[in-house]
Amino acid sequence: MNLCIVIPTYNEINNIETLIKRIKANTKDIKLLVLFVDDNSPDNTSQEITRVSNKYNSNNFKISLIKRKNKQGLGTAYIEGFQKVIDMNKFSHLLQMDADLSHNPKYIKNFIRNMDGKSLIIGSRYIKKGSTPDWSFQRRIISKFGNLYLKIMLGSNINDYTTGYNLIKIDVLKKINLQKINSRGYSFLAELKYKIYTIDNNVVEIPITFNDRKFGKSKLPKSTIPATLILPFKLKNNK
Ligand SMILES: Nc1nc2c(ncn2[C@@H]2O[C@H](COP(=O)(O)OP(=O)(O)OP(=O)(O)O)[C@@H](O)[C@H]2O)c(=O)[nH]1
Ligand SMILES: [Mg+2]
Repeated sequence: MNLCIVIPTYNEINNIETLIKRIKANTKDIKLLVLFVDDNSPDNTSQEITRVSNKYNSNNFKISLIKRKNKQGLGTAYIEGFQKVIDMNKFSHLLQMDADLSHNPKYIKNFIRNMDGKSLIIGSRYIKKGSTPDWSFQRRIISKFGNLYLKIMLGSNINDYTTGYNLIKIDVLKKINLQKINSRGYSFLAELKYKIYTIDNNVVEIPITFNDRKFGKSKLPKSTIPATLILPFKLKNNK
């Protein structure tokens, strides 16, 4: 297996070194590329990525960086990263994850262990043993019911549409017209999963505990939540 981890960053300077150290510690037996997509973060995240790359790069562990001119959002950062991974033409799978350590690198081996034959493995907060212990009651309810709504409306067996911790088979990703995905934020993550599911429904969820970030601020505008509610109508009409 050849795995690439794609990580979008915006103002994550205090998370980069710990993240890299922990990814490396959890992927000792495999060859890996970590591809960051940074939107010219004003806190100099990209310089930090370069510094840390020089420190941790080895034969089996490479770090690479796409620098974009300005903040263009999570969805387009992923699209640019995915396209680069497809064009490199040497990976069978990619893992998408956040930079802020909410996605614990200890789960990477569980993704890899489960990946045979799957189009998508979802790091899920909404199956048995998955959790969001740091969240307020209100945030938990909004996210949980939003995800239940998507599952019912889209008629799939996916319990966590909006998680950003997922392993994707590249052959399936190649069949999606990435440029046509114009959803933003949480909606992007949901649309991507649904598109993969409709191409190959061999999708599984593995449990994750999602912990709140310790450093830096949240960037995903909660204003993308209403768009997520409209998404099922948009996707069904585009068929
Ligand atoms: N390149 C790029 N990355 C982004 C952008 N917006 C968010 N990100 C990254 O996407 C990931 C998820 O964003 P977060 O702000 O952590 O969103 P969240 O996890 O829903 O919010 P919190 O729970 O508050 O952390 C992080 O790694 C961010 O740095 C963007 O516009 N461009
Ligand atoms: Mg976060």
